[in-house]
Amino acid sequence: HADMRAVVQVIGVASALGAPGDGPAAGPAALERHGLLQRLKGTGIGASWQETLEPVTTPPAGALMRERLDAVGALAQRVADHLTALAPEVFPLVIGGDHAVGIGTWRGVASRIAPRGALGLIWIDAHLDSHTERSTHSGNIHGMPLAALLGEGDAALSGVAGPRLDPANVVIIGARAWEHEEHERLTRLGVQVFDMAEVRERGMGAVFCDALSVVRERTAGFGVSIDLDALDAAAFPAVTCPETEGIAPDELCAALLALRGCGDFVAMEIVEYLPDRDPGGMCADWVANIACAALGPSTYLLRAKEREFGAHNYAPL
Ligand code: EXY
Ligand code: MN
Ligand code: MN
Ligand code: MN
Repeated sequence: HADMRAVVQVIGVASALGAPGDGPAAGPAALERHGLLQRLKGTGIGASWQETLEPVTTPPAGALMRERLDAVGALAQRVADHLTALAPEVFPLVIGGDHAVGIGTWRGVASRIAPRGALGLIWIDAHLDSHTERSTHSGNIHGMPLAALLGEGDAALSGVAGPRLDPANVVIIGARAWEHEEHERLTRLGVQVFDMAEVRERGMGAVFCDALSVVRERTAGFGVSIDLDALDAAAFPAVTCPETEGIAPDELCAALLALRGCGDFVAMEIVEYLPDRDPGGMCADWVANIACAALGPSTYLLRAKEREFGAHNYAPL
């Protein structure tokens, strides 16, 4: 059959601006070197590595919060602009970098679908990432992206161009370490949290299924943001903020297969990979498994073929 257009385009964001160390900045290059793109192509979808963005300015360690907020906001705006410039039929896969990059990812994706409606978001993470610069205990900006996406906190972050998320369309899965200020913020806003206790009790598949119905109900499309520290630290140690008793990598992959039927699945992000803690590349293999589980052929081959041959007469897979 005809060559597939590259419907999935990988955008690396080589940034650790929001993290306590600079390790995550090496994530995109390490995952590219480890063959992420080849694995994606191997599943039969069209994929290309579009670009890897880097911070224009990287404040020195110990820089003031003001300086760091401005640097994170500037990078996030570039990520958002980059995503809005991609052709409508492209499915962006953003590879971090620490989770602060998500401010740009999801403002950009929300802009892409704004004419058609609101964006839903599933945030898979051991943490709530809902601090502001006033409530943070650590001062690390990767603990703030979701508050910013919901319109709260410093304008450098919450002011990145694009629609803010409606809390009713946001779900967190796997949270097991947080501070009361951020939990209170999410309760006030009405963001649904499926914590790790619930995942352990009901299984990742059942929880993910519930999450899908929440983020698809009142939206034109939805995305999935995967912070790799949601995974069990024993199975996946290559993250900055590991937390024990997490999601088993194979259980996450099995749950993500449900995305293959979702035509309204519009973008994905995988962040917080720390190459320094993955000398053997075992975690990099899991990142490829996760991406392939979610972006498998049926969704994108189907849509590309439908576009190519017309929905009424595309040949079944
Ligand atoms: N809540 C803690 C903090 O604010 O520092 C931990 C945040 C971890 C952030 C990583 C990306 O998920
Ligand atoms: Mn570009
Ligand atoms: Mn996170
Ligand atoms: Mn996290």
